Amino acid sequence: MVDIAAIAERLDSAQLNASATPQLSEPLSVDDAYAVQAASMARRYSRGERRVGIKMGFTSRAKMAQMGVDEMIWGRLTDGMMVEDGDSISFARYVHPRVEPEIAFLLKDDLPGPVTMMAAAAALDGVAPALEIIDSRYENFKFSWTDVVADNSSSSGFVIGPWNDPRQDISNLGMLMEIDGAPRQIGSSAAILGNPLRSLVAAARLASAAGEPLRAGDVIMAGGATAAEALAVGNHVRLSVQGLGLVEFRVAE
Ligand code: OOG
Ligand code: MG
Repeated sequence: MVDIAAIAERLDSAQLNASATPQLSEPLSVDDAYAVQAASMARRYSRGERRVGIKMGFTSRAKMAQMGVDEMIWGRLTDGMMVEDGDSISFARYVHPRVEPEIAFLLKDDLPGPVTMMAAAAALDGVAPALEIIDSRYENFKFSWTDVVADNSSSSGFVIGPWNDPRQDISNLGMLMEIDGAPRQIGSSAAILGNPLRSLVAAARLASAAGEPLRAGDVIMAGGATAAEALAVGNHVRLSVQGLGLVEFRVAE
């Protein structure tokens, strides 16, 4: 029997103490992996954090190739992970953070899945350029597909830029992520399942299947459009998305 609570506690402590934990010794089933995620998130909620939405992972080939996995995952986002556009994060609070360029959605209506792309688009209040700060709690940022699911899909921070009118075609927007003024990742929103809206459709389906359907006010991160980049103290990270604007943050000690 897998000790769900013990693994959840281990991952939660690794996050709290910003110290890496070894890879899990036994493979988890998919159900057990999501049960660990739910249990570790329950610990965060009991400390006062509030769920504000979900993040999708491995929705682009570039991300799957970088991490050696080939199936989508999802994780929970809390208010404690929110970083205001333009703010600084403290490097010391992370294990080995990376950043990746994304698109974020804001819902104006509940969105129980499964849904069509049209229904998902109609439930939107806004769409924004966004940066995700991921931080695996596992040593060397190495994990199996189920281990990363257990680790809340590496969620650790997210920065959201200006909300835009969602009634526009977001299927192929140029995305440029710069670090310290130099281009580091260049891509297109099309890298996210051909259209980031498909990631929202998948989020609605997966969240409902888990008994936590998407609700009005939720933020959904569509997943990295390119590979992630390692962060270092002093970095200034900026993403511009064609037609949607800029989002940025800095890395302090
Ligand atoms: C897992 C999280 C994946 C994405 O956008 O694909 C993810 C990881 O790469 O550590 O957030
Ligand atoms: Mg991501």
